Formats: sequence, structure tokens, C-alpha cells
Amino acid sequence: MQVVFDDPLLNPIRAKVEAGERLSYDDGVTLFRSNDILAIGYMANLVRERLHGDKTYFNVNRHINPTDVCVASCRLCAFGKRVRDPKAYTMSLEEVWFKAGEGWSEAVTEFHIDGGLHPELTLDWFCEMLRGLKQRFPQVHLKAFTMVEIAYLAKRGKISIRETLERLRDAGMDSLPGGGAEIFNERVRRIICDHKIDGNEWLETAKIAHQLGLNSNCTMLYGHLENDEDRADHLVRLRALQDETHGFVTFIPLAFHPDNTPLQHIPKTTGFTDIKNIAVARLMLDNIPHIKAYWVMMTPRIAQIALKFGADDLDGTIVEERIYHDAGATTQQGLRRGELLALIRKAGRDPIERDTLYRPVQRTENTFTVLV
Ligand code: V47
Repeated sequence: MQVVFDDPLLNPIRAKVEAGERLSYDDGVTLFRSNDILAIGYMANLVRERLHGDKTYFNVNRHINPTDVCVASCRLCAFGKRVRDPKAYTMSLEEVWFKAGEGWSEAVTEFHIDGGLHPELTLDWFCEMLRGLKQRFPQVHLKAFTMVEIAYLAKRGKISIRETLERLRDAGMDSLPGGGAEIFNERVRRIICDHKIDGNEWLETAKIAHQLGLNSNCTMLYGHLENDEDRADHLVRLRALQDETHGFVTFIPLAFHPDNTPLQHIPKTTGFTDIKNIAVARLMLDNIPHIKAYWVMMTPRIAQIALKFGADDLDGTIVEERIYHDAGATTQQGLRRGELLALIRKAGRDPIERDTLYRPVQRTENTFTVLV
């Protein structure tokens, strides 16, 4: 029996989704404008199950933020601090390597490393950090540095983006996280993060990384000053780059957390908006394999629901999260592997522990093997 949609404007989109056709920018705007969340979720789930069936991925990872010192002072951010701020911190290399080892009790497969734009830490310092991590934890994948950090290191070192990426890759960087994309629309970007690289520079940096054989993730920050058109445009621009490079592995929609930022007057996103962003992303990004419901940002409860609305990944154990918690997140700092398994199973899905590149991980207590 054919389910009848409440919003008739979604019927032409349904026909395209059922036929496996690409959706247009206008379809993206229509989806974001619609409040028929069940219809949007129905279509997103169709695509999700076509791609992954019941498989739902998670990983055992640890976040490391070597410094919160940042020259950018973005209005969207509560994490970055001025270099002379008494509350700012910068880890020594030994502290980074020690912190990495603290997550070892669950045998992490990935270190997720990002941080502020520090005016004094050099490319050589970061290369040494990576080499030290690889030496101590050779089997752990290093997913490190947003496109914004890469562009900043290149500018400071007066070398090209390509050379910066090559040097970091040669020192041990295996792939890049998806942060810093925010929203590509310049009108909004100028207000929320005016000192960051612009949208074209973010995309160009990702393109060079992909050309060098480095995979990355990609993100979109929503729930601030952007509108439906800006979000549709952001997704279409990511999709266009992916057509060229095929380098993006996962898309992560990120809900703006306003607390302790200069934009704290903006109301927090709702569960409805969070779910809609997951579902529309799944429908628009037909060439990006995975959509992540980042539980830290959405709460484990909403992230679990998202598994039926287009998401196929919950992210990881994380252990210690700073960026969202500085901006008012009330979720736990980390989840145990068993908690992730239970969330996925109770949603009626099949949990698959993965490494960063989605190869299944076989685990015995405190050791793991990546199945290639
Ligand atoms: O780049 C900063 C965003 C990003 C706030 O690649 C904020 O697997 C909301 O990119 N409210 C960092 N968002 C997190 C990130 C990420 C997270 C999980 C997995 C992956 C991945 C990437 O968080 C930043 C920025 O876009 N951010 N401040 C805030 N107040």
C-alpha cells in the first residue's frame, strides 16, 4: 500500500527518489521548507536502506584537541580563546602523546585531532606530533586537521596547501575530519566566522587533499542565521565536488550550539530540525556514502531516532569532547562501546564496528584487527 504524504509538494520528489534520480537545488529547498517530517524520513530511509540495509556503523575513537588558542574569534564558537587568555590551554607534545594513551583501555582505532588556529605552533610541530603518535600507536588511524587548519598552516608557513598536506601526510596524517565548512554562503559566513577561509577556499583545500589520495569528511553547520536556500546550496556544492573527487566519506550535519558564544541569543535547534537535516542530507547527497548522526551534538536519544531517518553512523566513543561542551552541550563526554552497541540494536539495526574508512573491525578484548 502506497503511503500518502501530507505535503503534496513532496510527491514529485518522491517519484525521483523511487526512480533513483538526482534531486535538484530546488528540491532541496522544498524539502527544507516542508514540515512533513514523516514523508521526508520515509524517503531518506528508503535511500539509506538501499545503500546500507540495516547496517549501522560506529567506531572506537578518541578526540584530541591540542590547543584551544585561536586567532580567528569566530562568533559561532565558544571553544577558541585568545593566546593571552588565562583560561586558554596548549598541550606540549608529550601531553598530546600521553592524552592519546589514556583512551587505550578500549583500544581506539582512530584519533580525531583538531583545534584552534594557534599563532605560534608551526607545521614542524604538528608533523612531530603526528610522527610521535604513529610511533607510539602505529595501528591507529590519524584523522587530523580541518581544511581551515590546513589553510592556516600553509599561510603561516608561506607554502602551498598542497605542500602542507603532503608534509602532514608524510608525517602520518591518514585523513581529515569534516569541520570548518560551516555554511558556504558568504553573507552568513561573514557574520558567523569572518576570519575563516571562505567557502570556495574550503572546497579547494578539500579538493587538493582528495587529489593527494587523502579522504576527508564534510559538514554543514545549521541552526544559526542561514536559511533554507543556504542549506540547499551548501549541500549541492559539496555534491558537485564529490562528483569530481569521490574523496568525501561521510557527511555530518552539525547543529549550532549557541551558549557562551556571541550568538547566544539564537535559540537552540529542536529535535525536529536535527532529524530533518539528517534526512534532507541523505536525500541530496546521493554520492556521499555515509551520513553521521553525531550523538554528542544531537544527544544519543535523537541520534538513535536518526538511524531510521537517513543516518547510518553514530560516530564513536570520543572519550573527551570540548568544542560542543564549551558551547553548552549537556551530553556525556564519551560513550562506551557497549552503549553504542545497545543504542543501535534497540533501534532494530545491525551494529558494525568500523575503522575510519569503514572497513569492519574485529575485536578481542583490548586488541582489534581491521578486516580488509
Ligand atoms: O569545525 C564549532 C563546529 C566543528 C560550534 O569529521 C560548532 O568525523 C556547533 O567538525 N556549535 C568541529 N558547532 C566538529 C567536527 C566534527 C565532529 C564530529 C565528527 C567529525 C568528523 C567532525 O564543530 C567545527 C565547527 O564547524 N562548531 N563551534 C558551536 N558553538
